Amino acid sequence: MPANLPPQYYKAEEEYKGAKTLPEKIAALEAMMAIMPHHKGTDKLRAQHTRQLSQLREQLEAGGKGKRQSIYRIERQGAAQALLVGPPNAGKSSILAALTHATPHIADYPHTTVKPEIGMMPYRDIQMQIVDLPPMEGDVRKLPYYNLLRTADAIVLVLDASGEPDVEALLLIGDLADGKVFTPLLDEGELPIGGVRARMLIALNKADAADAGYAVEKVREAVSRRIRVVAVSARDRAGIEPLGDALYDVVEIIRVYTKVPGRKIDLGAPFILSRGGTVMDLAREIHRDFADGLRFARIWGSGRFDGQRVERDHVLEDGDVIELHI
Ligand SMILES: Nc1nc2c(ncn2[C@@H]2O[C@H](COP(=O)(O)OP(=O)(O)OP(=O)(O)O)[C@@H](O)[C@H]2O)c(=O)[nH]1
Ligand SMILES: [Mg+2]
Repeated sequence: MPANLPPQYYKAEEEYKGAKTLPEKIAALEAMMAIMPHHKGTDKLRAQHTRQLSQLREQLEAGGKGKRQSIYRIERQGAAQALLVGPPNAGKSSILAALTHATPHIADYPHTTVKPEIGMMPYRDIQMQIVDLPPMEGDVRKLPYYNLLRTADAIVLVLDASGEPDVEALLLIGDLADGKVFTPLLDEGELPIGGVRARMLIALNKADAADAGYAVEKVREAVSRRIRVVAVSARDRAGIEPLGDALYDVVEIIRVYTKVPGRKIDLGAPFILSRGGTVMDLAREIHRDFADGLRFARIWGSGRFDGQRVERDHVLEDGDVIELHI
C-alpha cells in the first residue's frame, strides 16, 4: 500500500467496500481515483483501480441489456445432459452428489433444492452433465423447467423406495410416460409418430430401506417394460455405477476416436455421435470442410480388420477409430 494517501481516500474506500450495487461501487471507486495524488508511488494502485472500474462498468452494461435469463436455461456441457427430477425428498440431490463431485444441499425436509444444481459425471473417458432440480409437484406442464424437460437428452425420475409406494409418484410416471407430455423409452414401433422422444430412466432410491423390495416390484409393474428401473442407494453408494451405465445407454451416444494417416492411434478425447452415426456424421462433427472433401475412411474396430477401408455411409460403433481421407 503506497503511503501518503489522504484520509478522504480511506473514507471513499470504506464506502466502496460497503457498496451493495454496481452504480454505488462505480461512484465510490471514481471518488477514490479522484482523491488519489498522482505520483510514482500510486501508479500501480491507479492501474488496479482503472482495471476494476472498467470491469464494473462492463458488468453494469451486461446486466442492463434485455431481460434476465431464466436460471433454467442450462447450457449443455459434456457428452449429454441428464436431469434428476421427482417428488420432494426422494434423494435427487443425494444422487447428484453420488454421481458427481457436486456438493448440493441435502436435508431430511422437503424442498431443500430451490434452484438447479449441476455436476459433471465422469464416465469412461467422457463426462455427462447431471442437473438436479427442485422437486416436481402438480402439473408437469406448469413447472418452470418444463422446457428443460423437453430439451434434455435424458430424464432420471428419482423415487423413494422406502415406505409405501407413493401414489403421487406413480401418477407422475403416468404423466411423464403416457406420451402426452413426452415419450419415454418405448419398444421399437411403439413410438408415436411425431412424439417427442425423451429418454427416461427411473432411479428407485433408498433401496437400503428394509421394505424397498415392495416398491421396486410395484414400480416395475406400473411401467411394465417401457421404462428402465434401477434400484439405488445414494446413502450406501449402491447401484450408482449401474445407474451411470444405464444413463450412458439411454442417451444413445457413441464415442469415436480419430487417427491421423501414418500416425499411431491417439486415444485422446473422443468425438461424440448419436447411435447410428456414420463416417460422414463424424466428418461433419469435425469440420464442414472435412465433410465436403471426404473421400473415404479407414476403420479400426467394429469387428473389421484393422485399417479396412469403409465408405462415407458406414455406420460407426462405440469405440471405433477412424482415419479420414480427404
Ligand atoms: N436411507 C436413505 N436415505 C437417503 C438416501 N438418499 C437420500 N437419503 C435421505 O433422504 C433425505 C432427502 O435427500 P435429498 O437428497 O435432499 O432429497 P431431494 O430429492 O434432493 O429433496 P428436495 O430437494 O427437497 O426435493 C435426506 O435426509 C437424505 O439423507 C438413501 O439412499 N437411503
Ligand atoms: Mg434436492
